[in-house]
Amino acid sequence: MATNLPLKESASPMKPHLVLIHPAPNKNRFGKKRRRKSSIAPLTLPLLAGLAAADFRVTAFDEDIEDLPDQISADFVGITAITPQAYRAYELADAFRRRGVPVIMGGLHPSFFPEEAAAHADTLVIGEAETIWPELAADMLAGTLKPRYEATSRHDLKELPPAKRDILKKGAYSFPNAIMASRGCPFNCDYCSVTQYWGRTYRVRPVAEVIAELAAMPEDHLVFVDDNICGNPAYARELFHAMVPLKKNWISQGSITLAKDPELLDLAAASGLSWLFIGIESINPHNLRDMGKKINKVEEYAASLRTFRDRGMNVLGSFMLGLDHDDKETFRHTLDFCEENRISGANFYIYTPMPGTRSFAKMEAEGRLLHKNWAKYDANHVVFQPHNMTPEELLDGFLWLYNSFYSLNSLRKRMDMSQPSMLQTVALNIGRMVRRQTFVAGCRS
Ligand code: B12
Ligand code: SF4
Repeated sequence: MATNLPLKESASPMKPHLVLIHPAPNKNRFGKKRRRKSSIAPLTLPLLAGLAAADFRVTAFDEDIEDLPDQISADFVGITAITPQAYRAYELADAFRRRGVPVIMGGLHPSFFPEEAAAHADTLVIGEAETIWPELAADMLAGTLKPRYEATSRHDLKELPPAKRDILKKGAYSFPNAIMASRGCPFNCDYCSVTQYWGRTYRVRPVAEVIAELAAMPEDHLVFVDDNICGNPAYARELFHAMVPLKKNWISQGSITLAKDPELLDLAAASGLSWLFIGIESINPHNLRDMGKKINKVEEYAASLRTFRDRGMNVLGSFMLGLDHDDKETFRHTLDFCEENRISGANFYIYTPMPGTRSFAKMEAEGRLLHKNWAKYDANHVVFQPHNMTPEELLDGFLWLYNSFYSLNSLRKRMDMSQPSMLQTVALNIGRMVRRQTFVAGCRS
């Protein structure tokens, strides 16, 4: 951790200085040294900076890609945290507060555990910032900060201030252009924090505002960090249609149900969709039923995945391992499934009951949580007692699956030479193969 943190900025005639921090432990999750490059830029910082820009001078630090300077001068510090970031967020907050700098904390984890977070922050922001910001900013300027601000309504997402992406370090992200067109999800899967936090409604930004933001982006490639870019097909249709002339190349998350709407899929392809991150989650229907993932039908997987391939789209499949109907055979079956369906890339996650979800409440009630060390709630560590294996067997099986999938042998079986985007598939797979040892070491630490 940086030393001499922080110096309180002396009274200045300029706007007060707000420092925003996206925390990550010094030792990153996958290695001993801090990374210098990350995949997706954290949109939280540019959005908060956009809200604050009128009244504050804003500086942002993303610990995913940089060490904090030894000395930071600030009038206020704002720290964001999801669960695996919580301890580092508290450590930093404590250091700033010891020097008399007021700390404001927000994000999913402090919102789900306000009592825990309150011990480390002067002010907590519960829920999304947009509705709270005018009152919060006025109190910051007047020196009358309250201990807690709670969003009691949801923003309609109209006329959001522009995200200030220029506060992030240049060249540090594969996807510097992160954008969000919608919030919330119409579904309510047991293990997911999204609906608990953002609501079971699917709110969308006006298409014209999204298009204006996209058009102003310097690079052609971007990521929509929406939880389901096709959550409202009519809106998605309008958005993709308007995107076609921009000639962007984009990736996002979407549900597998998109395969059932060929017209929308064609429009997505025409608007530049190249990779779709799909929550396949499990190849066992009993697991899907238990976790409330009603939209996934195992018997339809093969046809749906073929539909994406036929349009030249890469699928990054997301799989959870260690669910209650999983056993030691599941790892091999999941690998077979990925190879048979020629999945371009996969993110494997150890099932992790995230705080704030029904899965967490259930595991806690059943006495199956092994610990509440939030730093390990990152889907790469086992934090609960699995049903049909030991925690060690789950970790071993998970790493076996990861290593087997990211091998030349598996890549050869999954590659489709007719795919126009074949080179991207090769690049992603080779990149992950190269980082295999570091990944394994991080998961075992
Ligand atoms: C994109 C994304 C990623 C990307 C990029 C992350 C990044 N660099 O930001 C990648 C792929 C790397 C990633 C990784 C992970 N992610 Co992720 N990710 C997301 C996703 C889809 C969008 C994040 C986002 O940009 N949101 C938009 C911003 C603006 O929202 P926000 O940060 O919450 O901020 C708003 C408010 O919360 C509030 N606020 C937040 N902080 C602060 C601070 C202050 C001072 C104030 C005033 C207000 C405030 O105001 C903001 C504006 O309203 C979310 C789902 C979601 N809808 O949020 C999951 C999500 C955050 N991820 C999650 C998880 C579990 C992970 C992983 C552990 C595993 C995984 N699934 O990949 C890792 C952990 C990474 C780590 N740091 O340790 C969970 C977190 C659950 C929890 N309880 O903590 C989520 C909610 C997904 C889910 N389905 O449950 N993720
Ligand atoms: S997992 Fe996906 S579909 Fe299910 S509630 Fe979360 S965002 Fe919605």
